[in-house]
Amino acid sequence: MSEYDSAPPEVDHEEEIPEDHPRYTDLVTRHRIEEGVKKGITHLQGMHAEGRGSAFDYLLGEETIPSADEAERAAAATFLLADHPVCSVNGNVAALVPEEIVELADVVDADLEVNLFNRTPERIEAIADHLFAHGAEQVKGIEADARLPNLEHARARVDEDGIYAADVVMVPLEDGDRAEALAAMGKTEIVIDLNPLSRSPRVADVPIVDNIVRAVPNVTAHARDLADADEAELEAIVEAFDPETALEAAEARIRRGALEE
Ligand code: PTJ
Repeated sequence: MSEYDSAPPEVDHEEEIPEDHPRYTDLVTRHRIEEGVKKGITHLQGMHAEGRGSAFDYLLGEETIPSADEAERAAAATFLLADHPVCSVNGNVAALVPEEIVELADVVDADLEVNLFNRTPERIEAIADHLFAHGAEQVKGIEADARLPNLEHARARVDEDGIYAADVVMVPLEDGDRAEALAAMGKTEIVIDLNPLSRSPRVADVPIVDNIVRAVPNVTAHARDLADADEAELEAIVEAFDPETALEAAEARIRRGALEE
């Protein structure tokens, strides 16, 4: 099988994707997005987002590069220092890492809030149900009784006691306008995005340039590792992390191409 072969057409379930396929992870994420669309969780535009992410991931070597691991540790420390952290969940996040995002929220004591670019009541409900089915005890974003200032349309809608009141927000695969609106509100933002040139990671305090399927479990692992760290140690980790350096390292890796390493 060549590395450019795609999943065989007869694959109906993720388990049927051969684990020895050289692009196994990519095939799994593609399959999960496709399933997400079929279940009404993921928007069709989520497929475009997935395609873009997949291309960047290919150039990164489909691995967590050292600067991303540092960002993931800084994200864990940021969460543990927060008073009111929230993990924002959109249709791609719900399809790709439902169990893992529920686990992260549990470990760092964060709220989960469904927050959609293409907001419809049906998708909000489908995503909330999907998170409940994967162990979530509480999901915000259904009421959406507040608005982010300086942002048009339904994508500004958030929960007043969720993202609106949060001090730290994790926004994976986020649209640039909303990431900017959150930054303008003074939130500490953790962004997961495979494109280091995208506006969202560029406005983030902690940009994580890594595939969400690797990033979320790794932030959780760092948070578990730091569970007994005192405030001074957590603050030192956050202060030592430089977002510009992390973005430059990711861009350099993508431009150079892992295949030349
Ligand atoms: O569910 P909704 O309605 O909220 O819509 C979600 C999408 C993702 C469709 C919406 O927010 C959107 O259009 O986002 P963009 O502007 O396409 O940005 C998505 C970013 O995520 C792009 O920079 C991709 O490179 C990146 N990305 C895609 N897949 C992954 C990823 N980053 C990390 N891990 C991935 N698996």
